[in-house]
Amino acid sequence: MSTKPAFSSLKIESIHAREILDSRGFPTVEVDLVLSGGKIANARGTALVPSGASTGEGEALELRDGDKARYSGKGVLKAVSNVNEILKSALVGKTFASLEALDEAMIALDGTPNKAKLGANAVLGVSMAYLRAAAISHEMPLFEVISQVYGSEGITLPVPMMNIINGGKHADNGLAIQEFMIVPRGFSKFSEALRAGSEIFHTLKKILHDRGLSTGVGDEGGFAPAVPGANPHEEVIKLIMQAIEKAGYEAGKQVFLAFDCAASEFLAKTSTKEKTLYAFEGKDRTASEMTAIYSAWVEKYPVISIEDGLAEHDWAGWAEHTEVLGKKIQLVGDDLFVTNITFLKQGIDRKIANSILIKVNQIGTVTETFRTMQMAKAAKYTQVSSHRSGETEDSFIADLAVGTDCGQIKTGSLSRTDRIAKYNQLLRIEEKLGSRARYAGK
Ligand code: 2PG
Ligand code: MG
Repeated sequence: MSTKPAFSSLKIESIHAREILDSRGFPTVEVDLVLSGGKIANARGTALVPSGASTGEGEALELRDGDKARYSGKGVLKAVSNVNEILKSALVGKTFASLEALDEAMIALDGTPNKAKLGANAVLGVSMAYLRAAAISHEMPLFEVISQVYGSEGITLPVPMMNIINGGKHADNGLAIQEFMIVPRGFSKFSEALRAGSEIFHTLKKILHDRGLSTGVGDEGGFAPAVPGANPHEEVIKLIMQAIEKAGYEAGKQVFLAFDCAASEFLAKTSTKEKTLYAFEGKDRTASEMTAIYSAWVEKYPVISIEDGLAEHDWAGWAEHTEVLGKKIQLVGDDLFVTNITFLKQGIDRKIANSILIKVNQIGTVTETFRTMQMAKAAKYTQVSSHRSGETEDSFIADLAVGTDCGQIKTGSLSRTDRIAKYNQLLRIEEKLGSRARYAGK
């Protein structure tokens, strides 16, 4: 393995941001950053910033213009000009001893706890573009630079969590649960796991079609059928189980199930601060009732992971949820922890969840993302490198998953290039690693 990349020899020659569109057709930020002083004279790193729909309240601020005359207020020209004016004049011509030094400089320039002044979308674009430009400068793959900066012990291809049925805020089909995922863990190679996922996805399409259900897709490329009946969620699980079997794979051995409930998005109208209630399948339910529903599924189906099974503020519910399910399956905090060490620390101290979803734009710099991942690892919380529902062709999170050795990636379904870009990058990495390639599944 090569030595730690020297950042101090690299000088920032230029920074330029522009407004581009994400996978939903909404504006987002793209940053080009050029470094001199490496093996390559002028190394240009480009980074594209993702954007969520079911966002956690504690996320770093995504700066939008609010000018209703442009993109219904979703323009990002302010964030772009914060890069092209404030960050550019502070950073161009400088060298930094490390990624951390650059990120700390930007955090100090912003001066707010949640990047409200410059915008997390502005700061993150520069942080990611700098790291990518540094990798190019040293003629190293991005995942290797990440591995060395993060200090990971190994390099592994992550197990994908593939969201093949979309609901919640990512579709318009009345399903409360946002993501029904297949997890092809029982393979020896990432590429074989990917193939299984693709075959199951296409088999599911046939099954839906034959049942007269829609095969149109939602925001993350999974199907988004309106499933009839009093228990549409379990119906969806059954459809997926059928698809796994019909595609020729063994559920519970090769392929498992996971959900992202994004439960903060289906609070009941009757829910109060004192008593959180969830609107689920025609009834208002307590946290204990939701946990009981999930537990029944865990008994019946090969479910290995549930994300945000309860709302982000429902810590009392989460304590019981973790006690009941935490020894059996992975319980992932997304809106709950928002990739933030402060929330994660509280979760660890109070034994809430046992896993964390990692989204770079929830916190706004790569350095802070690494700190959260390191804290999770030390507490033996598992980690999932994750996309946002609004994505781009940038495959940064694939390199992040490999380089940090976190073992899991959640990057949507087996359709739409914004999702597939990450899988394709993992295929390239697997090929590049050759005999060094290890798959995190078992
Ligand atoms: C989630 C994500 C990604 P969003 O809730 O985990 O799947 O959705 O980006 O809309 O927050
Ligand atoms: Mg989530």
